[in-house]
Amino acid sequence: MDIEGILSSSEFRSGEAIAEKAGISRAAVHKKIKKLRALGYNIIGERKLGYKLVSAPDRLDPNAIKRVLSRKNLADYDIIFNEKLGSTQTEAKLSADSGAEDKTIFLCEEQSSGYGRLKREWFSGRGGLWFSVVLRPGIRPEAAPHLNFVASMAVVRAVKRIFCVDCRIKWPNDVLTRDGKKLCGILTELSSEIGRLNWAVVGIGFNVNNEIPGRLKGIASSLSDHTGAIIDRQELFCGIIAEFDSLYSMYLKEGFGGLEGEYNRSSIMNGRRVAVEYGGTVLKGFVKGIDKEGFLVLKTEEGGIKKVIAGDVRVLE
Ligand code: BT5
Repeated sequence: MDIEGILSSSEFRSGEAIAEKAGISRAAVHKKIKKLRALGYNIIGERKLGYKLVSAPDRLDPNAIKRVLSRKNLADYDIIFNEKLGSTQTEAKLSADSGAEDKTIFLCEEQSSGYGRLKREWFSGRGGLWFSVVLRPGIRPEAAPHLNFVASMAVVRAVKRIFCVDCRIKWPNDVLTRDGKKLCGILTELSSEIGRLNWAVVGIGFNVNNEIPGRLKGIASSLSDHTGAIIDRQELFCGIIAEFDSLYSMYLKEGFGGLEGEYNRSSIMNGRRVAVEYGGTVLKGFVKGIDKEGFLVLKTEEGGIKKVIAGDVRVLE
């Protein structure tokens, strides 16, 4: 066991106890504490009492994440961590093609070529959460957009439960603050044959403690901007995975029909007049809601009802 996992923030642990638990010498404990301090951990040491962890730096520590997931009975989510990647999405898709198992997650601190729908650039500097989950859900390929919905609901639930922040879902793939700025974007890609989904990769890009570049400030914000405090990204990440796991199991049992009510309650668009761009056409109308199949149901300006499964939505009023 590494010593970050042995140090406690609520009590002192003696050098001797840490050494015994970690299976290393006391001199090695001393060296490791020095190294952790250099990495930004604030650890106090008292001669007679030992060591106590005051704060950890804002770095993702895959071992700490694995420990928390395992305590929450979520050890089947396999975390593959890299400091920097082109895109977690690209890595996850390659590994899904080579047989990566259901619930394999690629997570990194920074992406150099993160992308959104239609390969739009996705800004992914340090301090955010950028990750992609390989899933093999055994659903029809046409149902894959539901995975976007499950992921956005998991984000909304986790942010509410941990930070008491209310956010909203903008169908089909955004999570927004209440003032309409984009906190998180979700992208689902898949490989399929007729009638059969081989795998889906759900990518989640969440602005947490990262800077928002000037050109995006009008439309995007971060959770730490919103709360005014540095966010514990590990807690947030593990919280999202826990919520995702429970919603995903419910989805596999009951289909989107079991989640539709909660999704609609979090939707920012119900009752609003919108323009939806899909397949080269623009449709205007009032949003009636999201139905049991995950379609956006629109009352068009001509008075008819139209259902759309994916598209870019602009809220008009
Ligand atoms: C999305 O696309 O919102 C899906 C984004 C998914 C990103 C994740 S990160 C982990 C995984 N690895 C990847 O490479 N991708 C996934 P879309 O709806 O197309 O939105 C893209 C638009 O959002 C861009 O054209 C910008 O206007 C804006 N944008 C770019 N970076 C942003 C950011 N960090 N926060 C908010 N908006 C951003």
